[in-house]
Amino acid sequence: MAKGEIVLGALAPHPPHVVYAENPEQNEPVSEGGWETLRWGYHRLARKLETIDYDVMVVFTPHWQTYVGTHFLGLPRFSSKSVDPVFPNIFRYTYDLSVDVDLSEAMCEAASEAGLITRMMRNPDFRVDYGTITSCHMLNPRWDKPIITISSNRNTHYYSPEVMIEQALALGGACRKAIEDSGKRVVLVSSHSLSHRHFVTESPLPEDMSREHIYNHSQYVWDMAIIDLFRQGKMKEAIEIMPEFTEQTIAETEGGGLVWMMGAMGMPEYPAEIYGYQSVIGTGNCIAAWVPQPEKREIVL
Ligand code: 2X7
Ligand code: FE2
Repeated sequence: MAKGEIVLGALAPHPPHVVYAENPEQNEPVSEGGWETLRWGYHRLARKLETIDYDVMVVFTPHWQTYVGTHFLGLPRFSSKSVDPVFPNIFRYTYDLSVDVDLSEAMCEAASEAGLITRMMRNPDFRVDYGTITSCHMLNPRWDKPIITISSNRNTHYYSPEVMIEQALALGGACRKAIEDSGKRVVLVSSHSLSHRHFVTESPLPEDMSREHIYNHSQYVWDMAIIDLFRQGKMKEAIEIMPEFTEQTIAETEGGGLVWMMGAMGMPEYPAEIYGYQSVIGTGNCIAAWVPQPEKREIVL
C-alpha cells in the first residue's frame, strides 16, 4: 500500500454569515448576499480542491469544545439541523454527512499512543458544530467526500497557550502518522477566524456591508503580521508568536487548530496561498492554503 499523505491544509474561517450569504438550499434563512471577498476566495479554493485527488477532509474546530481530552467523530453518518446558538437568525442548516470512521479511529489511537487523552464520539444524536459545517460547506458544497471532525480540547483556558501548543503539535504528529499508515490522501482543515474581538450588536440587516469593518486597528495590524508570516513561509515563527497574538486579539487560534495543522504538516517553510481576508462582525478572517507538492502550489493573492 502506498504511503498516505496530506495533499493540502486549509485555514478555513467559519462565520455562519458566509453560508447565509450563499443561500444554499440546506439553510433556512434567506439573504441578499454579503461578505463577497471571503466567499469568492472560498469559491476559488473549492475549485482548486476539485482538481486535487483526495479521500477525506479532516477538520479541527473550536466550536466542539471538550474539557477532558480530544474527541473524534465515530459513526459513519450524522444528520440533523445545526442552529447557530448566537446567530439563529442566519444559520439553521440541515446536514447529512458521512464520516471516515476507520481513519478517525486510527487517528484517535495514534493520539492516545502519543500520550493524549482521547475518545470516539459514538452518540448518534450528537449535533455536529456549525464551524465544521460552515468550513466544509464552503470548501466542498457538494458534500461528496467523507469528513472527520476533531474536537478542541480547552488547554489554553485550563492550562496556558504554551500547553495548548505542545499538545496540539503532538496531536498533529499523531494524525500525520495515522494518515501515512492509512494510505489515504487527506485535506486538513483548520476551521477558525484570526483576530476575534467582535461587535456586540448586529445591524438590522446582517448583510448590510456598509456596517462591516474590522473591530479596531491594532487587531488589523496583528492579523496582517501573522498573514505576512504565512506568505513568507515562516510557520515556525508564526507559531512562536501565537500566544501573544492570541492574547492581544482574543484570536480563535486559542482552540489549537492552526498549530495542530502545522504540526501535522511538519511546519511548512514554503509560502501559503492566500485566498482572501475580510471582517465578519468585526472579526478577522483569512482563507489560506498550504500545498506540500510544489507543482500544485500557486500565488493566488
Ligand atoms: O464562530 C464565529 C466566528 N468565528 C466569527 C465570526 C462570527 C460568528 O461566528
Ligand atoms: Fe468561531
